[in-house]
Amino acid sequence: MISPDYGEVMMKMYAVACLCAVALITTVSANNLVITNVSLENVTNGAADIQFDMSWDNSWRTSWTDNGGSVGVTNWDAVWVFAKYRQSGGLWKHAQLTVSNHTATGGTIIETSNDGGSHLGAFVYPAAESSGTRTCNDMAIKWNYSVGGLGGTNEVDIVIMGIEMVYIPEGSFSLGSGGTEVSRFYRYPDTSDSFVITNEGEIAVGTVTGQLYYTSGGDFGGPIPAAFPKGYGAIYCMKYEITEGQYADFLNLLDPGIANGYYPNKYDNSRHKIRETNGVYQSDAPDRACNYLSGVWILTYFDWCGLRPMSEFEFEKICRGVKSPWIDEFAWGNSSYVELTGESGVEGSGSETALPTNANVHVTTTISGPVRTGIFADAASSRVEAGAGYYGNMDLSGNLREMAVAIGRPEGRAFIDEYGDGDEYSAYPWYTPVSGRAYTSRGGAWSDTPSNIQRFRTSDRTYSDASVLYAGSSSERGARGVRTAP
Ligand SMILES: [Ca+2]
Ligand SMILES: [Ca+2]
Repeated sequence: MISPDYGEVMMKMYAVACLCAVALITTVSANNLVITNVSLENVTNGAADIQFDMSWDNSWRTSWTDNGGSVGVTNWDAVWVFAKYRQSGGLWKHAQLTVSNHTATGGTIIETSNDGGSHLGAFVYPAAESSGTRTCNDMAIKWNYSVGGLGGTNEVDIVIMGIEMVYIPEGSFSLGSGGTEVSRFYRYPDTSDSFVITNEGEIAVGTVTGQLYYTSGGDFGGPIPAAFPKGYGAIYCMKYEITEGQYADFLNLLDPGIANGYYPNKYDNSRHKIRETNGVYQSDAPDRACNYLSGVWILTYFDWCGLRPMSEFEFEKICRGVKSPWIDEFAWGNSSYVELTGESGVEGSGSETALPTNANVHVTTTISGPVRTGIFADAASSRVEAGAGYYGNMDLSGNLREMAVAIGRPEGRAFIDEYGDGDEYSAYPWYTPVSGRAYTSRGGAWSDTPSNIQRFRTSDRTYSDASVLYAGSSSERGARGVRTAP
């Protein structure tokens, strides 16, 4: 069911091109998701093909049934592809795509996002059931360059980027495992009953039999409006936590005048390895999960790449899937774990592996900081061995805490399914609640040590009502973005 992989989670590829003719191409290294040979083709009538080759390992699309055969599930992995461009060394801007006329190869579908009339990117995913390395030569996404006021003779630099995602299909799921988790959700009045979400409609919170309730934390207010993303509808979720390589790419494409304001500047603190030299940001461990991210920086990252934070309901869906809960379960679906005690191989290389070899979670006192994303998975891992969520997302329990929109305060309940617009200079509408109580964290972190292993459980809400959790940066906080499926 799960076809995990590991390694590079975002790849960038630069092309310097005249809209009327390809001028120069350079390649940036990567070890898993690889994008090469970027060129501009078919420049005509305000649109152009951004053509490229893309490949990645351990791609899958598969179907199965669960809960005694009563629920059918189809899911797949995907790459969220988007492009940035600049003129004459100016600021990088987001490339708007056309809704169609892309060129899918290698057995894939290219599906454009819908952003209120504009299109920030596209999901590339397998068209049919399959697994293994996917090779897509001469792919193209159609760039609507007239949106940026460009003409066909302007010279531009182009960078195309990909982020590995997992498709989380529409479906009912349970909140709360019925276990002993702090502040857990349950179906009133029995704290050992899960609350089942069966649609995206408004959810009442309260003490009427059958209503959603929780054991502590928050104001117990409601309802949860229909517009709040509940996890029932289909979404894509980043397969991994944001990595240092991804965050460094982001810093390098910001206005150099403001980039320093988003720079953690924590080199060698708690294994953080992003450094800055003459305005260029580089990670010495690009596949490592990126810590020291504040809430505003995370949201700016999402603004820049066209994603949004997940809700805490979505977090439980992504971990648990459609399965009936296992009491006190972790993201991999049971309540057992094997903690990481060391690493084998070259640290920061992206190919280091976990010790012991059957470890499936980073909660430890021996490695004081995050490890590379997906470290517990290889092509042969089961879900439990990989420490993966139901659909194949990695490190949901452990490594870094996962930023999520909380439902325990009005600021969080007001959240709606709204994305960044690709323009980090215009404010993302959900910045303000960072200083309030809109955001929580889920899944525990390396720093919790086994004495706080309860924080790693899928339904644990220890930080459900933290007032300033994401106001500053911390060595244990990270995030991953999601997006409602087109
Ligand atoms: Ca995590
Ligand atoms: Ca914006």
